[in-house]
Amino acid sequence: MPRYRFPEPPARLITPRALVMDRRSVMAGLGAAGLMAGLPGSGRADTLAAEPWPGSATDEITSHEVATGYNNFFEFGTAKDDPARHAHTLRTDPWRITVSGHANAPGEIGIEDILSGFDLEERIYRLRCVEAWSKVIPWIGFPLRDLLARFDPTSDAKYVEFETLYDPAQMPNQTGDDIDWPYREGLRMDEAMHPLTLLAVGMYGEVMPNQNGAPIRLVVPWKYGFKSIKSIVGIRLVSERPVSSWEARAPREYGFYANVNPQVRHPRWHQATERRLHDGGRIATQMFNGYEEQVAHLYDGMDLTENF
Ligand SMILES: Nc1nc2c(c(=O)[nH]1)N[C@H]1C(S)=C(S)[C@@H](COP(=O)(O)O)O[C@H]1N2
Ligand SMILES: [Mo]
Repeated sequence: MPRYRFPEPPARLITPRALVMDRRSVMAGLGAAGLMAGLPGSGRADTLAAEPWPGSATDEITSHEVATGYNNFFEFGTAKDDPARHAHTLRTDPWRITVSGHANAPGEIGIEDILSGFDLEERIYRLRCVEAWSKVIPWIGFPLRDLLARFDPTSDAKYVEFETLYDPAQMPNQTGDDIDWPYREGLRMDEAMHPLTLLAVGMYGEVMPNQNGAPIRLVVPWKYGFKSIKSIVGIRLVSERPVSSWEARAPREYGFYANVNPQVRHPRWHQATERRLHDGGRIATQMFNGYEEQVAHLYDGMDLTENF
């Protein structure tokens, strides 16, 4: 069987040991029954703000308020404040993810097994998310590859396709046609196996707020925000390149790769700068959102203007 091997993420991408005490108390809560009820707000942004993220030593952690109040989650409406207002109808317990397709051991896993089985105490990542705006979030999560390994992908698995829950009773805007529901995303296998491609189950020391994609979502820090699919229930290992929901909706605007690239224009706006949400300042967008050193090799020999 092919075995995927990647180096561990550089230590500077992971929260230092000093925060382990905080993590312990959080994770004790995560493991308990009723884990999705949420934990007492522990607003740790201030403790975390001193740590640099790669590509800049100065950018600050976005406030918890902004990170949970300015969201895209079209299942609950298309305005930035809709998710915070409406996502309370999402039920995240019980929750299961089905992993199917080209795997030797396809099957399901429950969120409780994910929370207890993936070494979360060691895994807080402070990463940037960028679109026309940017946020810096302290995620709790683990590399997607750790989950995929349990299902033993075969060599026919060339891409990974992800699917969000479809249930208009919980996600009211799924009765509309903003997206060809359920929301879908995809990654090439090597992108999916990269150690910075995370499944996040929490942020700011808390379980994932509904509006941010509870109970489990993707975080792909070198790609535009829309690649980071929320509230995942299905993962398929496929041999053909999947079509993401945004690509299906507007193929000229939203390519499959969607790498952060200030040199490639979106047809309706430039992508050279971003509005930093923590202070409203406009800053230059960096190639691969500042993670060039970690990910540029994935695209060696590719024309990123064609594969936008
Ligand atoms: N299921 C689902 N996932 C989604 C979206 C969505 O509408 N539905 N929006 C995407 C977009 S466009 C962005 S920018 C990010 C926003 O994540 P955030 O709200 O945590 O910042 O989630 C992505 N994941
Ligand atoms: Mo987005």
